[in-house]
Amino acid sequence: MFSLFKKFKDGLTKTVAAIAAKTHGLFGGRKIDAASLGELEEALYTADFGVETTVEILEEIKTAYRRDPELKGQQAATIGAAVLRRVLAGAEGKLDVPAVASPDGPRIEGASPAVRNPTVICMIGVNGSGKTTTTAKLAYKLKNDGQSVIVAACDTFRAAAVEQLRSWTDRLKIELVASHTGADSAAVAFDAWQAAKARGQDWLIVDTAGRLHTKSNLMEELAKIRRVLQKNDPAAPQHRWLVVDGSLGANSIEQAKVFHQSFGLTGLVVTKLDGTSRGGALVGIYRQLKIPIYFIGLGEQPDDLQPFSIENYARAVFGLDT
Ligand SMILES: Nc1nc2c(ncn2[C@@H]2O[C@H](COP(=O)(O)OP(=O)(O)OP(=O)(O)O)[C@@H](O)[C@H]2O)c(=O)[nH]1
Ligand SMILES: [Mg+2]
Repeated sequence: MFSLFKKFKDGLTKTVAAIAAKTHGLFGGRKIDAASLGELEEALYTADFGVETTVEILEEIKTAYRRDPELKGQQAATIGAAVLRRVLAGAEGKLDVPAVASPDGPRIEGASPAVRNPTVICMIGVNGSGKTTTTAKLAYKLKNDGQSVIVAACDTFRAAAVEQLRSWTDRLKIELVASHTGADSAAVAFDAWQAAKARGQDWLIVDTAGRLHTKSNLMEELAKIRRVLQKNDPAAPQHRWLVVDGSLGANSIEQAKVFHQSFGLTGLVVTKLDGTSRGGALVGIYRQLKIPIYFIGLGEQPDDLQPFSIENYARAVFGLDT
C-alpha cells in the first residue's frame, strides 16, 4: 500500500512541487492567512484543477479559517484532500481480474479455455496520447497478475507503429498479432480475437491508430473494429478506453465527448501525469465526463501504469504523507 502511494507521489512530483513553490510550502506547517489563501488559489488554478474545484476547495478552507483563525496549512491540506475525494467519487475504474486457479486446486467454473471468450480492451485516442505505451504496460501488468494476454496491433496506419508495439511485446515477452502497414485494422482485430480464443487467452488488448475526433472516416474505422469484434462475441469489446494525455488538460474534454458519441467509452486512461505540473487536469476531465479512470500513466517504464486511486491521488496532491 505504502509503495503504491509512493508511486503516486513520485509520479506527481512536478505538480506537487509547483503547488509547494507557489504557496511557499504552505502544507508544511505555516499558518493560513489572507496571503496564503490567495497563493493557494493561484496554485490550484495553475495546476489546472479548474474553476469549480478550486472554488470549492477555497470555500471550505475559508469556512474552517473563519471558525479557527489559527488554522494551519496541514489542516487546510486535509480539507483540500477531502474535497478531491468528494469531487472524484465514482472516478475509480476497477478492472475485474479473476483470481488465478492453482494448478492443484479445484477448477474454477467457466474458466475452461474451450468455452471462455477473451475479455477485450480497446485503446483509442488522438495521436500521441499514449495508447501503444499503455497497451504494452497493461499487458505486462496483467501477465504479472498471472493472466494470459494477446495484444493486437491495429494501428496499421502509421508506418513503424507495428514495430513500435513489437519492440515492447518482444521485450516483455507478450504475444502479438499484427499485419502489415496499410492492412485492414478491423481484420487484424478479428484475427487477434480468433487467436486469443483458440489459445484460451484471458485478455485481448487492441492498440488502435491515433486519430482526430473531427475526422469522420477515421471514427468510422473505430466503429468497424467494434462491429467486427462483435461478430466473434456480442459483448466485445467489453472495455472501450480513451487514452488522454493528462498534460493537455481541458483540451481533452471536447475530444472525449466526440469519441464517446461514436464509440461508447467505458473508461479513461490518463497518461503523462509525471511530465506535467498541471496534474489537476484529471479532476476537470472526470468532472465533465463522469467516465471512470482505470489507470494513470506515471512514466515510461513498464510498471509506470498504476490503477487510479482517489485516495492516493488526493493525498499526494496535498502532500499528506501519513
Ligand atoms: N512521461 C510519460 N511519457 C509517456 C507516458 N505514456 C506515454 N508516454 C510517451 O508518450 C509518447 C507517445 O506514446 P505512444 O504510446 O506512442 O502514444 P500513441 O497514443 O500510441 O501514439 P500514436 O499511435 O502515434 O497515436 C511516447 O514517447 C511515450 O513514451 C507516461 O505516462 N509518462
Ligand atoms: Mg500508437
